[in-house]
Amino acid sequence: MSSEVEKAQAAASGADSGAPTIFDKIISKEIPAQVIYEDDQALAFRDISPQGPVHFLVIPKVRNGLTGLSKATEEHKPLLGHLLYVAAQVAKQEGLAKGYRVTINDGPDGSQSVYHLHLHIIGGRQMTWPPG
Ligand code: IU
Repeated sequence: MSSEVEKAQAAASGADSGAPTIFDKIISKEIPAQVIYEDDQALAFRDISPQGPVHFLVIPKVRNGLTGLSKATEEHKPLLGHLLYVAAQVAKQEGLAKGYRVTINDGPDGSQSVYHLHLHIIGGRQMTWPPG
C-alpha cells in the first residue's frame, strides 16, 4: 500500500469529529499558504505537494458539515456551484488555456486525506486516464 493511501485510510478515522482541519488554519492564516484567490465563500491556494506545474485547491471558507462531497445536502448546492465556478476562473487566471483536471477525492477509497471539502485543480501537463 502506498504511503498516500495509508495516510488517507488513517485520516478517515477522525473525519466527522468537527475538529479544525489544517485547512481551517490556512483560512484563519494561522498556517501560511500561497493564496491565489479569495472571496467571502471560497479560498484558493497552491497545493503544498504539487502534482503538476500548476496545482491549487479550492475550499469553502465555512465547512458547514462539508467534510467531503459525499456529505453534500440540498443546502450546499449554491456553494458547490460557486466552488466549481471559482475553480474555472482561477484556472483561467493561472493561464491553463489548454485544459486542466478538477478532482475531488472522497473518503478512504477516494484517497481523501483532509476532511474539509476541496477541489484539486491540476494543469500545465498532459493528464492521463485512468487515474491511479
Ligand atoms: P486529498 O484529496 O485530501 O488527498 O488532498 C489533500 C491535499 O492537501 C494534498 O494534495 C496535500 O498536498 C494538500 N495539503 C496542502 O496543500 N497543505 C497542507 O498543509 C496539507 C495538505 I497537511
